[in-house]
Amino acid sequence: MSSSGPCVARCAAVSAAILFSLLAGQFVAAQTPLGAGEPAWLAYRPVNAAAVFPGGVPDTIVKLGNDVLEDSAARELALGWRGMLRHEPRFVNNADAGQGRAVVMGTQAEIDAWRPPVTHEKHLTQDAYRLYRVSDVVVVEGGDARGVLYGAFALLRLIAEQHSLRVLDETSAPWALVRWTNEWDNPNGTIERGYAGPSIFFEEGRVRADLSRAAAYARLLSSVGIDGCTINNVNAAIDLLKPENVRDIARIADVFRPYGVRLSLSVDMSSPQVIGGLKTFDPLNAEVAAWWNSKIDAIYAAIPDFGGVVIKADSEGRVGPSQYGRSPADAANVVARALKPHGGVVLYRGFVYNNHLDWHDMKADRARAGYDNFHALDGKFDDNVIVQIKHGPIDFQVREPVSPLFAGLPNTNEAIELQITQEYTGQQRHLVYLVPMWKESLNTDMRASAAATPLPVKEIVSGRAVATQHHTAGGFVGVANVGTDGWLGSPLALSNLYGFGRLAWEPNLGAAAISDEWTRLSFGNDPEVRATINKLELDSWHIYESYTGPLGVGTLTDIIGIHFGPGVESAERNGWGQWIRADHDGVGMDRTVATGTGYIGQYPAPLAAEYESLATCPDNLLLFMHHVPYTYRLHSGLTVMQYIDNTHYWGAQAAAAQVPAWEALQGKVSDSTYAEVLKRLKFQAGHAIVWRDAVTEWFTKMSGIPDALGRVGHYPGRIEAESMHLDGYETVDVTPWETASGGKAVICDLPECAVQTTWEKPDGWYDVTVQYFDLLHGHSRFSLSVAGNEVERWIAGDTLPSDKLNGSTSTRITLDNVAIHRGDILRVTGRPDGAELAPIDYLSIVPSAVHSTVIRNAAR
Ligand code: GCW
Repeated sequence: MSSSGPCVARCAAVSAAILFSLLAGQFVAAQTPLGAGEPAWLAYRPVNAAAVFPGGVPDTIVKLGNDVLEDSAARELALGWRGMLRHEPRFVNNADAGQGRAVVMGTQAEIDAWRPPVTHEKHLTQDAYRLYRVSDVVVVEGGDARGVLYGAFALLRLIAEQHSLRVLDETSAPWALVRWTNEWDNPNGTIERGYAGPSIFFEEGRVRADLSRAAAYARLLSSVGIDGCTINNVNAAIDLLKPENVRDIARIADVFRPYGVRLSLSVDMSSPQVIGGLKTFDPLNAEVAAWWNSKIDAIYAAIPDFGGVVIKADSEGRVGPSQYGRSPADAANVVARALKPHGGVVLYRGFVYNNHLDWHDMKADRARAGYDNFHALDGKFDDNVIVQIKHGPIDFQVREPVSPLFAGLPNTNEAIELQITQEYTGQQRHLVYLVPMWKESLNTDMRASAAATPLPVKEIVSGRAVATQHHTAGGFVGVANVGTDGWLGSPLALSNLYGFGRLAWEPNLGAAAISDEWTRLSFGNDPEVRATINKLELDSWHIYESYTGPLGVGTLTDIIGIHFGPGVESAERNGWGQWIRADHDGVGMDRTVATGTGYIGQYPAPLAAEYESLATCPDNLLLFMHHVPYTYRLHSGLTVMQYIDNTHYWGAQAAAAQVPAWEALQGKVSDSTYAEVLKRLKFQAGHAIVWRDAVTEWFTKMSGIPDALGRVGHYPGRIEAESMHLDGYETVDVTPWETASGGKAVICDLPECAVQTTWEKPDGWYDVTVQYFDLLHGHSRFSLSVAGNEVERWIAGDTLPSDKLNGSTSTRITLDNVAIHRGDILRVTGRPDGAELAPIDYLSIVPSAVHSTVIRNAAR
């Protein structure tokens, strides 16, 4: 960028001199106030204005263009000026008035007209922006109007981070053309794999009347450069394509438009038959093609900037072209041809697999499916089709290798699909910052280049990779599934939505840099707050991985239903193909070419060689690629079994340590955020113990190899409920057994029951944990008493995602510093509610870590 002297002379050259009366207040009035947590990282907290603008805060904002996106940029700057700089800016569209300290914003063409002639070295491309100074004037220049808006957000980001803008020179362009979120919302307002309340788009079968949250969401997306949003579940409700619904959906597009977010829809391939009344949905049938043409034309009549469609077909019960012996390319192309004249695209999902695989077939392998189904179709997709590929070959597990399909389609557009919603990674009740995981996928060099130049996945999905000349587009798709409850439920999980957008814009940004940006924008610039939150975020993926899915085993969660708590064997002996193939001798899927499913052979040769050999396969993918004995020694020197034990104990400890780390921020973040995060971290700490015990007990039993450190199966201070004196409670088996201590719990089928025991250890201060089950429905009541004095009463009022006693509903309460004397009776009373029978698993009583002066039952 070259700068060009003071603004004054050039400003005078601009003819129009009409002050426009868009006072900031008018912009802002349009924003309906939302609930707590809603502004997310756009809170615009006060900063040190003098540090940002040492020469004084610009008091005038000159908006050169009249595009609706530039209006949004101006509105945003007004909000930022007022919130962060405590300054009410003056708005003009006359550059003359922009003399002195001003911000001037416009498209490249508008800036050129305002300040001719300035030669920049590089023409700004679509959506790109450039921020720079000309004397006292800060210029926000966009490659187009959307670039102006992105530039305004980038400027506000710099201000929020309190950077000095004395010198400013930043040019930025998006990495890929497609930067979309997918939302798996259903018309009835539910969200598949959504963990933050109901839909912001739909309710009771229709588009919501109040779309203020949809507008606020578009604003958030736009602030990180996301330019598209698919508003409905890929398991698409077919009725949404009916004319009356399309009209309604256009209202959502209307609120997206000011933020440059294009609406798109998931569609079902059988639509021409089911709602079109045709006899077939064969993609090669002329009537079917005509139906798609007219349907897409009708959508564009209602939504002129419609982005395109996402298609899930021949997958998990969805119908598809296979019904007529046609290919995914046939299906994608028929819709793509209807979209082509309008500039729309098809995102055709590569997630096509058979969920009725034969477990007995040692060559069967779900991981192979993407490549097997798509590779032969390379070059057969139209140029406005993009194959949307999940980053791993299975399904968003905590650790997977990248999908070999990325290297298998050199003549096809590709997008990477990442999952922001934490389906398999703790459902926002566990803290998992996913950016480091995504970066590992994006940075994986597929070694597919003949010239031996690296070809990382991020290059492939950029749409401009050297070895993929035929790409015309590429992109990033993030499955976000935001809801009405603070977007993602957990305040800290918002870093994933933010991080997805930032990576889609610039995948070379570091995970730590993104975390720090997000933290500063969301919580301010206090160094202690930043350090604490960044550390929590950056450590979180490994912590979660360590107690849920060691050595690339995939996941050990209950894969049949809700994908939350442990359920080791649920992976086995069914058609879903998430097998871990654990037996008494060993564990892991043999995916080698030599003896296994041959999956590894789908990678380009150098990468395949690395995975095929035990000598070079990384430990963290070992069980994904190989079946090995429990006694096999890792590169680290530990045996597989000992690693499994150690990592689970380490993980549970690390999860527990997150709680005091966060507690140090009390008073430094808002009270509501503090409390919400604390609640979740405490839950996670307890749930990590449920995971730890389930997985280590299961593998100990399966392998017959005891923990060398003697931890597994020996729990100091633990008293099984079923071993206590039961007053009305009855003992039941829990399924799967590993999700309850000793495989059993007690339940109460009377109005009230109790378990009790007499304390026979020394007098002292103890931390008392009651491990119980809190089902989705029901609010059982509990109380704990010591020697007849009630220490605590509580309600099992959480909404853990199951109505069964298992690893998803096992939870705990811990009471610190309880005084207990030898001979005291400890009694837990339970009162059931509906089908929730006040279930208890165990008590744990251990000497207090810290003897507080506040003693819970000292009064007695
Ligand atoms: O991860 C799995 C989910 C399904 C989802 C599917 C998909 C929308 O468990 O709920 O369906 O992937 O990505 O299509």
